[in-house]
Amino acid sequence: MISRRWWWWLVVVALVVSACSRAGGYQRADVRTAHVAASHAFSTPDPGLSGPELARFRIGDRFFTEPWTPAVVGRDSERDGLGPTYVASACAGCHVRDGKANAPSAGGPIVYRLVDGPSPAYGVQIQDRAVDDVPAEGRFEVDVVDEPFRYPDGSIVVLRRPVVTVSSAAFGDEIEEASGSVRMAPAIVGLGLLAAVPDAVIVDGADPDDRDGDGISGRPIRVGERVGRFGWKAEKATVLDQTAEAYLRDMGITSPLHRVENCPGPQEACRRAPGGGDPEISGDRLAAVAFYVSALAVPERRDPAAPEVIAGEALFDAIGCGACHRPALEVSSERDWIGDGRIAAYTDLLVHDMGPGLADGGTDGAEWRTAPLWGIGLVEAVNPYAGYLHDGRAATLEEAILWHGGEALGARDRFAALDAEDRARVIAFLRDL
Ligand code: HEC
Ligand code: HEC
Ligand SMILES: [Ca+2]
Ligand SMILES: [Ca+2]
Repeated sequence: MISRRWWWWLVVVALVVSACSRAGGYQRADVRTAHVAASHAFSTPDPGLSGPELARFRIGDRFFTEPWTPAVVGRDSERDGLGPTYVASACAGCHVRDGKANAPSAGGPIVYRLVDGPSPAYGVQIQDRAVDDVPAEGRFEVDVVDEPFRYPDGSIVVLRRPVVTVSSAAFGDEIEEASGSVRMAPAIVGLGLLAAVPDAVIVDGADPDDRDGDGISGRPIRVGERVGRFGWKAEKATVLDQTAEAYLRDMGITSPLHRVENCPGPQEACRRAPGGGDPEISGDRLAAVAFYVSALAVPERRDPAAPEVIAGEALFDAIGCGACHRPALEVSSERDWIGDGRIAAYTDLLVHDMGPGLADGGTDGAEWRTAPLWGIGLVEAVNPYAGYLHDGRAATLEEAILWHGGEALGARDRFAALDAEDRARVIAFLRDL
């Protein structure tokens, strides 16, 4: 156990270091600010957008927010073609007010990826809703398992984990035994900035063989020629790819990137159902939605100079959270509103082994991309039913930290070894982001 005095040394050193690096400028991060009601804190356009860009942002916003309707033969509309099978009818149905979704235990829409590869009968993801005359693939049942965590000081926090299963499977019940990876819709602020982090910056941050011996390695995910950075496993390299895939898998909307409806093998009624055009969303509109999602501003920090927040930030660095949740990343972009600079996204955009407690059962199931922490202090204000971590299991920031294992076990244990006041300071810092 490290003595308190030693801790405060670390805090002082970290304070000095963070003051110096701040002088070096997180200027880009500080520009991305918005003064709006907390419940709409994630919905502001980047202040640097030009007039035409803002117009495009507004078109994207409409298509992101308004629900799609099922196609009707003989009637045409610009927003029909929902399904035949789907999970939600609008992007905003999951990314609530551009924030996180409702947690599975709060009745949220459930994104359930099959981890053993695509199933011939069900594809890569289970769609639990469908238009008239088409069977949904199944229904989700959500159970919650409790795992108490005991701090060294004796206090106890009950950690809860959702266990999601598929019932009433429509195309063979092998799916009821299959394992799936439940994925929470993340908040989507600052994604244009994350897209502007050069591949080389991400790769340079990795230490796959842990040469510096801090127990943290991290690895970049290659997606074709690019380095992936979007999604909980960094499986997508661009916002456009993620958007087009969401249209197909989550809503059943075809686009120039995915022209064929999602109706695997035996799903005849799905294939016979009317479509809403070929494709159902045009390339222009798809690009406008991707632009909207790229240009949502990161909210301004509320009180970064409060003593508790400053002390929490120093502790965050001292106990090793910043080794993955990196406080500064370079960006470089030809978009005027981004340019060259540094952002404070609190991620390295690498995947890390987070231990068996967070693993989803697939190949490399324990690996997850370091979640960006900017804006995290406003998640609850934007959607009180949201949950933290990839499957929304954590109801509080404290629970989210306590689930950290694997490469993050050292940091988790150092957090747990702090006294209650210092733990509260770390949380106060997170709540200010
Ligand atoms: C059914 C729920 C659902 C719907 C509808 C949905 N999403 Fe998502 N979204 C998710 C989930 C879950 C993830 C995380 C995916 C993963 O880990 O692979 C995600 C991730 C993303 C990301 C990556 C964010 C990041 O930080 O990595 C973007 C961008 C995104 N969605 C945009 C959209 C857009 C645009 C739409 C509408 C076209 C949309 N989503 C519709 C659930 C949804
Ligand atoms: C080894 C890298 C690593 C370290 C060290 C680490 N984290 Fe994380 N953190 C992650 C990853 C990866 C995730 C996403 C895990 C998941 O969802 O399963 C995450 C998720 C989180 C989340 C939830 C984010 C969200 O949007 O749901 C919070 C809060 C968080 N970390 C805070 C901390 C704090 C505080 C510390 C220090 C005690 C810390 N982390 C140390 C990698 C790390
Ligand atoms: Ca469709
Ligand atoms: Ca499916």
